[in-house]
Amino acid sequence: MKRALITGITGQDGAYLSQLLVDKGYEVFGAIRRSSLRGAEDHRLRWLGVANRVTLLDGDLNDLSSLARVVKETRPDEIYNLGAQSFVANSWRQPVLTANVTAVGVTNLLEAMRAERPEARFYQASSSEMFGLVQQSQQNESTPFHPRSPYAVAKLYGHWITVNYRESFGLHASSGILFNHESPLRGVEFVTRKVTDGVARIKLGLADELRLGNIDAKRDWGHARDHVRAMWLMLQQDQPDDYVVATGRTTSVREMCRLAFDYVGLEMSKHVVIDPTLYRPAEVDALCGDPAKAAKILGWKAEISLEQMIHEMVDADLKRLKAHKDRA
Ligand code: NDP
Ligand code: GDR
Repeated sequence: MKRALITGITGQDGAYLSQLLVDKGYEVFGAIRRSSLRGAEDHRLRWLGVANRVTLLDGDLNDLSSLARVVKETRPDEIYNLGAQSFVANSWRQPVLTANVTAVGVTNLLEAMRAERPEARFYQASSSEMFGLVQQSQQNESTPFHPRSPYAVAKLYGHWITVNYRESFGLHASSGILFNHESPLRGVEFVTRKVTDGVARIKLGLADELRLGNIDAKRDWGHARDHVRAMWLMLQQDQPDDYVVATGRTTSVREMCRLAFDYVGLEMSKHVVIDPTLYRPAEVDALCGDPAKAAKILGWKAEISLEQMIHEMVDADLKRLKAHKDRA
């Protein structure tokens, strides 16, 4: 039985990746940071029905000794580094924390692996945000980076330290440059989930308006279930490498939002309010990934469309809010 260790197991991708690995017969361990709300941190794992099929251990990305202990105890064949301060807007308000967790945290985990389990395979959750002020209309593995937020700068460090440990120490370390991916388990602060939750609230009469920032921004949105499959495929290759993972289609926040309102028969213009306080100090205007390398080498392709995903998310939010309303 293969063993996998996941940081960020309590997040969106951690939950979907756990489900994928458990279904493949892996023994799955998750390193989690301490919370005063013990018992609540596994809600996403519970939603997917895998909470009691994974083992959670104390391991904070800021604390090398805890990571070394977890790696030593679990002896993983594969290590997935998904933990991060992942909310771009927050990274201007907490730039140092973002650097500590999202950048230096990667080195902590690589050091733990190098010391305790150098034969393991390592996955780093890199991001399309690294392209930032884009240098090509469609971004691939050789497009130059130009990060536009403290988060993206931290991710760029995480990306290069992964490449550097591969080149310096011969580790099987791969970096997946993933474009936005969403699901009903997406945090409600991110725009797709904010929209589907907002639309569901308006539909149920719990709210009347939805406040958004820059709705002209464009993203290449895929489904987390598809994207975590690419992470696993990268670690099954004989050679470690870096891959762009994307759908190849870009859509504006405005159009994505319209899809959600249309789905429940509401008119977007009657409810969306533009709130300039939600604009970012520097914006990433448009992202569109070229997944040709992942298709060719990993045999990967996105299977779930943006429309299917937004409908799934609206349905899940309607169900969640109705259940909450009924309990009240
Ligand atoms: P989430 O924000 O849903 O999850 C982040 C996870 O990191 C949570 O489990 C969180 O734990 C954990 N974490 C935060 N700080 C620490 C710490 N100090 N030590 C250990 N764990 C910590 O992110 P996603 O699941 O969406 O994304 C997974 C990874 O992929 C992230 O690194 C993200 O930056 C990256 N990424 C995501 C993309 C996307 O579109 N979703 C695209 C490209 C990259 P807790 O529950 O305690 O908060
Ligand atoms: P992003 O995702 O910054 O791309 O990072 P987010 O959903 O936060 O923003 C996408 C775009 O929508 C615009 N926007 C708003 N965003 C939020 N959150 N809230 C709003 O009200 C709003 N209105 C407009 C933003 O300005 C932006 O242009 C995500 C994260 O998961 C990162 O961790 C990951 O690395 C990247 O995707 C790829």
